[in-house]
Amino acid sequence: MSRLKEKLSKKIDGWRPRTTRLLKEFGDVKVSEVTIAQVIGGARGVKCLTTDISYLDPFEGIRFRGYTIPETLEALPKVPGSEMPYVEGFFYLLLTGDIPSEEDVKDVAEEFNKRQHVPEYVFNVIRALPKDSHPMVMFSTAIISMQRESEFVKEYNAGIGKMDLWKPTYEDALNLLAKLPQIAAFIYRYKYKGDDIIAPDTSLDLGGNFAHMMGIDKPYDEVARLYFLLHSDHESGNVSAHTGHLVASALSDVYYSISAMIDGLAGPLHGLANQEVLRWIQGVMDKMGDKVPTEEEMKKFVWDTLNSGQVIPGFGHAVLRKTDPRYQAQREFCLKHLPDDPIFKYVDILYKVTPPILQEQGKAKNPWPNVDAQSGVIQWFYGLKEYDYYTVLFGVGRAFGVLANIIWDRALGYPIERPKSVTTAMLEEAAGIKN
Ligand code: CMX
Repeated sequence: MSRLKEKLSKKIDGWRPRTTRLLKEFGDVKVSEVTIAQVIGGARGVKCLTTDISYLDPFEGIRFRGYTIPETLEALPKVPGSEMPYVEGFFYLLLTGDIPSEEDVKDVAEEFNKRQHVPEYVFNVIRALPKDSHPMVMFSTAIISMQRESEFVKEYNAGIGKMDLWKPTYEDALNLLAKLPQIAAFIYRYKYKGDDIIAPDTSLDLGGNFAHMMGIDKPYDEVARLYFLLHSDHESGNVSAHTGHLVASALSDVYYSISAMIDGLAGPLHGLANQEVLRWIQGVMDKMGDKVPTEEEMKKFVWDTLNSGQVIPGFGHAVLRKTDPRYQAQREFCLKHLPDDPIFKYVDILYKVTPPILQEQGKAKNPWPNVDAQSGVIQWFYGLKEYDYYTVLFGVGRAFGVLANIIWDRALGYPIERPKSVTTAMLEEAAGIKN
């Protein structure tokens, strides 16, 4: 057994009695009440999921295993010559809750290297799709095509017991995570770079190897590390994380659940917003020519979008009620590496003018920017201008968090998910309305 799996096994044994006790002794304790607005309104704020991987405070933002983003960046072992931590070490933190040693990071890196070979049929499946398919379709299809590789299915069919279900899930999760960067890079090079595929270099760390396979020079490796870390997890109620968890709760294997997770992420109100931000900015740029808009001019573009009934991509959030710290982390990166970039200037002006406009309009509960407002700018700056690809990057990152969650779901024996529906008439009756 690998060091990581052994460590996880001990953690799971220590954790299980907590869940069992809560269920057995305190199962009737109320943690939330549900209003009609929440029933109709997408269960916003209803506390009905458990995860220990990350927690999202509306005002503070995300904490991964108790660490804020700056604390996470500070505490994790760094790639030599780099300011950013190893993605491998970050995954160790998500999975175990502990900061890894250099040795632990090496162990995870070896685990990923051992499993990184992508079967040729996966590339053939991508090539078989129409070339104008969206990259998220290619990504989701490539993942689901590997379902035949599932160790979980083999062991489930052989009659494995419930307490052990997490073990083949762990194997599937690591097998899949090890392959995702290469599949994602393949999609990019195949779709946009004339099928000029770059083979992996397993002497590099995961972020470095991804930048290498994308064919983008340093410091894009730093961008990859930061990007995968920032996008990994945001509690378990957001569409992609929840979809992954929901599908896995039926004991569907991780190939099914991560493919579905990618499908949820591909919506413009969720992960696709990062492409939408760049598309929106490009629309403004087309109208402005080479000129950066003044604040007054930008205000007009924002109002025009709102008045046409569309949302301003990259702003607002279902939980957050302040500027997203994931936005802040990327902004700091921009200020350091690309302060004079024209698109960064656009984003900066948007940051100034949009929140007061959304407040004046009075609809959005959170007028502040989210993770997606800033992320495309960095990609564009380093030459990745094919913005319909951006959500694939989000998807690679998100898989680390969702797979850590799914392993723990199985370890703690969380049941199949099944919330209850009511009819409109039942809600009217509860409200005392007589038709
Ligand atoms: N621009 C214009 N209107 C907005 C808005 C925005 N950025 N954000 C919210 N609103 C509107 C909503 O559309 C809603 O309008 P209606 O009452 O007409 O339906 C109203 O304000 C209330 O919405 P809310 O409660 O503040 O927000 P929700 O929890 O329903 O939705 C989100 C959250 C993110 C979908 C929404 O803010 C939005 O559409 N933002 C733009 C898209 C975006 O950036 N998504 C990415 C989020 C981060 C991620 O998941 O990647």
